[in-house]
Amino acid sequence: MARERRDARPLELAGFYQDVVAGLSAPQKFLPPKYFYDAAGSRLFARICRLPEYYVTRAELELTRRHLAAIARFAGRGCQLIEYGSGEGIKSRLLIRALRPSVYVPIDISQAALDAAARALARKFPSLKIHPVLGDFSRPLQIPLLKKPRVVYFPGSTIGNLDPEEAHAFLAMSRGIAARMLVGVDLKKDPSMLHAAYNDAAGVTAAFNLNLLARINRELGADFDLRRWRHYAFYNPALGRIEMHLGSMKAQKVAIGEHRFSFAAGETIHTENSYKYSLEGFRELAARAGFGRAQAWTDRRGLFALHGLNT
Ligand code: SAH
Ligand code: AVI
Repeated sequence: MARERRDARPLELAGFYQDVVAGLSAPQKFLPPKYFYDAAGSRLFARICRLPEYYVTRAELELTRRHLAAIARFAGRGCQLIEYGSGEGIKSRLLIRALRPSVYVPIDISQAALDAAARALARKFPSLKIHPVLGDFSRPLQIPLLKKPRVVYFPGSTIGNLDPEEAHAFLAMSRGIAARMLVGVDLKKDPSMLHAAYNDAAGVTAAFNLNLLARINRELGADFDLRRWRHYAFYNPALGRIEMHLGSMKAQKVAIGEHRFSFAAGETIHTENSYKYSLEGFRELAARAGFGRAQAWTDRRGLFALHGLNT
């Protein structure tokens, strides 16, 4: 097994407390979505991907299978494949099989997801060199860069969880790492389909959202009473995004370290945005970030797009 551990330190979570305090001190309280992904959150996200209402993962898998030959021609064989937010790495397997990268660099903030994916890939592809990097892709990271052609892979529409300015900054940063990029982007569609995907009948998305408060209790010793909070997700058409919130079901106070936060009945904590782009809208964003040429592959139903960006 040609696997190598890079940056195996436990993820620096000193910032977690500061980020939580800052977010809950803002006029519209918010929490950064990157904190969803502790071990429990990563497990819940894996369950979301298999929900009947959550078309996102199936659509991207379908389009990747359907256009794999063209995607592989675009990316080129033997490249260094760098994947941001690699998670379970299900789609990565398809690309790895087709591209035969010289090195695969999965990057994720979730130690549990990164370890499990690296183990599974090492079993599946015994001769593949894997350099996992544990870290936050919104900050500068130490990535071992080879002289080979490099391709950045950012699937899953995780780019949709960034605001357009953050997405622009992310694309500009990636352009400095690789001349080619494959980005999975969820497309605009009937809001009722979006609503169902983020309000599944089995309540897994609700559990994923509420796990953020459970994590704050576990890791920061807070006293959120989860029975007093409700998952709330809706499509905001003016901004073209799903918003996830946690709604306070009654007036209450929560202690986190030395801080006390008051919540009015009905007040929400904004926990995630999930932007949906038209093909043209995303092309414009990529062009502004300096990607000159672009092509896109979609699934049969036109739900999801994989953009191939070239400098
Ligand atoms: N690529 C997979 C997983 C998408 S879920 C798929 O397409 O299904 C989003 C992934 O990004 C999770 O594994 C999460 O842990 C990771 N992630 C979210 N924010 C991150 C950040 N700021 N830095 C690094 N990884 C992040
Ligand atoms: C990871 N990301 C693209 C998911 C999304 O659809 O925005 C996270 C998610 N949130 C709720 N369900 C899934």
